[in-house]
Amino acid sequence: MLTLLTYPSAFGLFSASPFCVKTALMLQKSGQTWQRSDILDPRKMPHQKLPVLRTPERLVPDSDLIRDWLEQQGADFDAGLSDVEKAQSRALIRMAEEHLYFHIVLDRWDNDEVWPILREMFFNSIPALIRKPASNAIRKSVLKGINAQGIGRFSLNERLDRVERDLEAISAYLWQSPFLLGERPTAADMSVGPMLAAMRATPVETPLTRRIKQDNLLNTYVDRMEQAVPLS
Ligand SMILES: N[C@@H](CCC(=O)N[C@@H](CS)C(=O)NCC(=O)O)C(=O)O
Repeated sequence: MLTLLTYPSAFGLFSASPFCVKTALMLQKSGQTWQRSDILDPRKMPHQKLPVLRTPERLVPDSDLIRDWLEQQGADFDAGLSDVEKAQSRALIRMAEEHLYFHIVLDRWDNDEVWPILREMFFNSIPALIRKPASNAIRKSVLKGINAQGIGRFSLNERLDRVERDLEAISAYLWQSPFLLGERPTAADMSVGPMLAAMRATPVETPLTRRIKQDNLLNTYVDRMEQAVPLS
């Protein structure tokens, strides 16, 4: 049986990681039999990140490589889409995973109200005595990474403006159809849906959580996506 190595459930979601949720949705849609195995420390994984799929032959890291692997086994997440729609799908996925994602990371890790919640959730396996200094060091390195990536260098207002433009682009699709590229969820929804769900689920109210919750189109889309491919 396939095993999805994933971060545990958090904030009412299948996983704290939208990439793990994406992969769970793909596994579910692929019709493969699979199970989850929760991991908190990804350092022994091939990319030192999660998700990872354990197949009978090997560990497959990275949600996109896992998608490729599932497609090699016969899954087709974009059935019926034209070449142009597949190109739009690729752009939507990149926008969600290479841009929106980093705003979620900042919303979670750079917020002093969220931090104690994250610390207890992700680092409770670290002995209590060293939990604070060890987790503070990890927090610092995550924020350093976001600064190196570049998103961390914008002011809050600049960040919100960048996010807004992406959300407007997503909304333009959703005015046309219940899912991004039509009547049924496709690969783009499996990236964008979990990313918006993660944005909404940060356990303290922030401009980003409010932005999704107060937007009927986006809010109902997140719910629709969760109902379309239920994850137990
Ligand atoms: N490109 C990867 C991204 C996965 C990713 O960024 N995972 C994060 C959690 S959301 C992670 O494991 N981070 C641990 C780390 O960077 O140390 C994918 O699509 O799977």
